[in-house]
Amino acid sequence: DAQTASFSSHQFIQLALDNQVLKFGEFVLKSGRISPYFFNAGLLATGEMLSLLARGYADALAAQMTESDEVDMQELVIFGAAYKGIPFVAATAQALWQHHGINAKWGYNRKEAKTHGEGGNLVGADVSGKAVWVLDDVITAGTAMREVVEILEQAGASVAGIIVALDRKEKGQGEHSAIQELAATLNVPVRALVDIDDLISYLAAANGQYKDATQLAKMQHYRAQYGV
Ligand code: OMP
Repeated sequence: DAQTASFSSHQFIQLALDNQVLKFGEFVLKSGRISPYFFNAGLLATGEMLSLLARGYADALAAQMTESDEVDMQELVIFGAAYKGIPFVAATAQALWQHHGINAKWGYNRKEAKTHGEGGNLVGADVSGKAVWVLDDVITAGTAMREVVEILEQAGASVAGIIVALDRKEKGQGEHSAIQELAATLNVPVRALVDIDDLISYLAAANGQYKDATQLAKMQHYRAQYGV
């Protein structure tokens, strides 16, 4: 049922299509590239979609933890960057606890530094001296993720790994993909719940409303131009 089913990439893609999280048209990206599709994680704005997304992050994290025997699961610290990353990290901490019995610490940054009260611009778990898992929505050229890494490093934290909802599998600063560059620079695992190839194969198999050969050809053309 909805409460216990584990993450399914097909269900996630279908919900993204039905709720216009995944849209088709002509979009100018942060990198300046003009893309025939856009994934707006801000529209994962129902309980069902947030739960599924959080379950995806949590299952991916739990799988990573079991793969590496050096990691103490109860020492897990997860971080979401302002603004979109904040609800995601909170929901993921809950999913980790409810579905995997992992009591992760979770935190986030605020964009405006606070000068009164507790001060600073980090909220929640103390990340100083910790290796932190970063959750983010979409990775294209890697700029947004490099900014998050910088925020953590300034706080005295290091990155233990990265999980994004969608890997667009595009070139980063060089010829490798943004994810490959980050994995190589930071020497940490970088995982995605779904990637552009999953989207393309889902659309290629689609019937009815989402069957659109022209759109599919545009996606494949874009993938050939900027993809890795
Ligand atoms: P890079 O910084 O180039 O990796 O782009 C990633 C960021 O762009 C994400 O954090 C989003 O803010 C935004 N983005 C999307 O949300 N969805 C997309 O499909 C594409 C982008 C984008 O601009 O590349």
